[in-house]
Amino acid sequence: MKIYYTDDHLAHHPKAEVHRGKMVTPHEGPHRMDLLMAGMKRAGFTDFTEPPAFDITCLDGVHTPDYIHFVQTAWARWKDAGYAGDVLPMSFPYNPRRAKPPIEIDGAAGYFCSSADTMITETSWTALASTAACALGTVESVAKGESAFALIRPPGHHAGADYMSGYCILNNAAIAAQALLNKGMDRVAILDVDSHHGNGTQDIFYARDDVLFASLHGEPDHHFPYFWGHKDEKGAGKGDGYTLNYPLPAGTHYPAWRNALLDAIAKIRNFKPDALVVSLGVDTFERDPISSFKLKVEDYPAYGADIAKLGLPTSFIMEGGYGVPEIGDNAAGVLKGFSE
Ligand code: Q9C
Ligand code: ZN
Repeated sequence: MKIYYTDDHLAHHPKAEVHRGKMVTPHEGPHRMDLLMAGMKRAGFTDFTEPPAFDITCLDGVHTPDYIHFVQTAWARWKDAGYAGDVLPMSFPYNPRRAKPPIEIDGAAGYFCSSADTMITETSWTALASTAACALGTVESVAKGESAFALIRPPGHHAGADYMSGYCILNNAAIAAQALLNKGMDRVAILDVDSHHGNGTQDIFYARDDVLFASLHGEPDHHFPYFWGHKDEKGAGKGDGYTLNYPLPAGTHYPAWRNALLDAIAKIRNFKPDALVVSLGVDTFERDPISSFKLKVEDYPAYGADIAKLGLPTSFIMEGGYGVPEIGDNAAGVLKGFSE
């Protein structure tokens, strides 16, 4: 399996995160890649491929031009305003949003955001372009019928068409799915196994019937992103029935999690997609510092093998997973279980 990777992720390095009332080192930082990479190497993956060049047209139909312009210019505007640190949104539009963002950058940042955990730094765009490029790399492989992995950070599945959230700024899974359709595929399924609901991905494809979105996640009454991911969110218009949510209680262990996975896999099979995109978050692990599921190291290859039974060329897109060395073993474990 090809693994698309580049050091450019280092360009996104936020300085601080406010977490449960405390200033902490961001959970999402370059140290995650060290942990992921170490686990990949322990598992015997040594062959890493540079992604193709970033082509900004890959954002068409995924993110809005106004949002992209905001992301690219936010840091300079923040500095021009005399503000310190990284762009950190604090004021959010309580619905509905007006047609235009405020001019003041503090307000504009909140307009294009839904949670105060996502920062933009001076060089973030370099890292973001690299994550999208790695996603496009997997699309080249999948178009040839081969599965591939985008080993990337920051993650993407909380980012919507025009907002960032939950450490996510560009939605790499959505970019991959849209690129596969652009290559001529008729239907693509996205399976989101991150412990958090993939609200951004859901939102981007909510009214469409060419992308089936299925997500397993901590139920919204107790888990970020809190306002999405209920069972009754099923899609809209012709997209009705093409969004599938599996909210699961805090503390869910593997057997119950797997039951939900097998249901999602059966529905994906009925959809008859040409390809699969997996939003591969490994924050379902029992010792993840910000999540509540109880998966163990041996569960990751097991469910990788379940996903493989779909027999689809698959683009694996790295999402969450924090703080412990096992994130590397677990990401690699899914790929091994899928491949063997
Ligand atoms: N400190 C992913 O796993 N937590 N994102 C908000 C603020 C947000 C996780 C608490 C967690 C987002 C891709
Ligand atoms: Zn997550």
